[in-house]
Amino acid sequence: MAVNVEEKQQRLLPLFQYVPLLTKEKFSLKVERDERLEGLGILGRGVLFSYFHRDHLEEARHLFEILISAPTFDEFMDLCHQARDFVNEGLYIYAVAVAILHRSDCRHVTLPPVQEIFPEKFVPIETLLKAYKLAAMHDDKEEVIVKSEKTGNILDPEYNLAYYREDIGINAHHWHWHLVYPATWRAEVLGRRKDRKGELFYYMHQQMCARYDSERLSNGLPRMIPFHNFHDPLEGYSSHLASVVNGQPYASRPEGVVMQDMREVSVQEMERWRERILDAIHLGSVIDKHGKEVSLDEDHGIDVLGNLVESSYDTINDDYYGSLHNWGHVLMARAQDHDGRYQTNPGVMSDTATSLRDPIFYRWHRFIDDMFQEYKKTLPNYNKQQLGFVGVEIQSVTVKTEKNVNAIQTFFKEDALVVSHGLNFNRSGAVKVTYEHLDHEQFTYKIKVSNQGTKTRHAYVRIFLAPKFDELGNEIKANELRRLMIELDKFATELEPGINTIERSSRDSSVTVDQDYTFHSLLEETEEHHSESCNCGWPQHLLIPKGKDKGMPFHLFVMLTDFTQDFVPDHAHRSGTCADAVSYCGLKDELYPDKRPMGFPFDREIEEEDLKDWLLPNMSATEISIMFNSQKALHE
Ligand code: CUO
Repeated sequence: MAVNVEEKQQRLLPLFQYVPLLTKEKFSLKVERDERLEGLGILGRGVLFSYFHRDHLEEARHLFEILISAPTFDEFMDLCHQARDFVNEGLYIYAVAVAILHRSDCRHVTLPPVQEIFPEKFVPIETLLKAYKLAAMHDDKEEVIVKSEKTGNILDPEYNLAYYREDIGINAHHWHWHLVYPATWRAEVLGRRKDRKGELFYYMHQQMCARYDSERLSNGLPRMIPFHNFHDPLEGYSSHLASVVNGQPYASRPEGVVMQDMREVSVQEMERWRERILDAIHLGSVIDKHGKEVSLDEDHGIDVLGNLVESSYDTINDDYYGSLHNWGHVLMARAQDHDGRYQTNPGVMSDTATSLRDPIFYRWHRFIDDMFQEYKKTLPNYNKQQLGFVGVEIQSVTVKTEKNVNAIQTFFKEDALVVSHGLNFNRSGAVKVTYEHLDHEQFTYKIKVSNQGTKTRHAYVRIFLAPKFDELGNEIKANELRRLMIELDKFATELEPGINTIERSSRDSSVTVDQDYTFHSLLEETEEHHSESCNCGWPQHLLIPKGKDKGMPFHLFVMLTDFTQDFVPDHAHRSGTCADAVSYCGLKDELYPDKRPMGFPFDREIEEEDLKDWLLPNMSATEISIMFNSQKALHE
């Protein structure tokens, strides 16, 4: 009898419970195992799985390919249960999650959020310890709530950004993004190509950097300096996270440590790969595995480069161009114990669920992004024909909150994370950790547009935000603004002849996730939900940067383009397929629904100094103010 989605959901959820507490012992037991799982278990239990380490990724690929290819749901479940008993904990969860996202019989099944599977990757160890102590003192059925600890103080200027880097939502988004776009995805085996995967790797991470720099300027800090000299000392960082899987803390990094060679990769190799990639960019072509030149053309160049720099299994030549980005993560995570003599855990940079916490993450990705920008410089600037939309003119743009026009307030808000699905407190009452995160008032864009034609026109509305002034108070020039432009939304609309007023809520943003599923909500769910969620997407509460107490001016950029030209129809379209945060996450396994290069129109150089001089009638830049209110704590 066919198993319905709800039943599958309920059968799958226990696979994700208490994973950090799985024991080593079962590993050594001689048990009958499905022969397909032979050769797995190379990475031992209790070792921290790294999403950037070649050998870990290779074993994970092996497992998720087996799981995706299992012919029936029951067989898939059986393989998951067997793997749970002996495969490395982190590797197991990664592979099962990738498999669920990509098995056709798991459509509409929702993954539990990673912050509940591995609370230890999100909550400081002292907080978890406090939770254990408190739970032991309370009645088994009572709910226990503890407040999360802070991880540093203002002696470290970077601490001012801790609320952002350690935000649970952005770290969870990053983990989920890398599940939807696994580095080791093999289209030839799995039968589905990940459309523009390399380009999306570039764009999604570019956006993280742009957002981080806006957040830095909001906090009175200068924009980050890319990490381009591999012999430079690294800044210090201590995450206060500890792995429950092996009992050890994630390595702290004292100020001044430099990257050093590991057994698997050397700093010199990294430098060689970087030079080869830059040479390729400046020559306009890369060399594939057979020695053939492949041009980095306007249509596919960025996708080729994205795959090569990451590097994913789609890279054109890993022997020659190596794996610059991935090994960078590992080398930085291992900098304080590069040859493993102290047997410590790596730092947070080795894990997609934790790496955003470390200030070096952003500097590393700014360096990576600089390479992509170097490539974009080789392409012609957009001309008026590419940028324009004849007969369509924006007349005005405003954003409205409940009380204000063109001014948005931000504030800190309290939230809670249930940690007792991942960690076993041996009690029926839930254990929760409360924490604060940045949030903002909801707002509505009101865009007045005139369609000067006689027919209805279909438009794509593209909305971006960027700070107006730099760290020294100087107005940022258009070409520099490009790097700071944060995508806020992109959506299709119809324009009737004459004047049209488009209204759109910030809640509908194409970069954010709609709904936060929890273990609890998924366990309780009795009805099949109709849209599928990949949990991939920027958290709604961080859609806009913090701004300043007295208000901080930003450009709100709006552009309309011809939807009929830009839209990419997918003929195999399956409605409701992880369509939550299309701009950053694409439509899982479908074509990216926008023909333009990602980040358009800010992905190419702009000659004009002043943004206003570059605008065409179908574009507009409105000044808005973002004001941080330290008094307000909204409980919506
Ligand atoms: Cu997502 Cu470096 O790839 O963090």
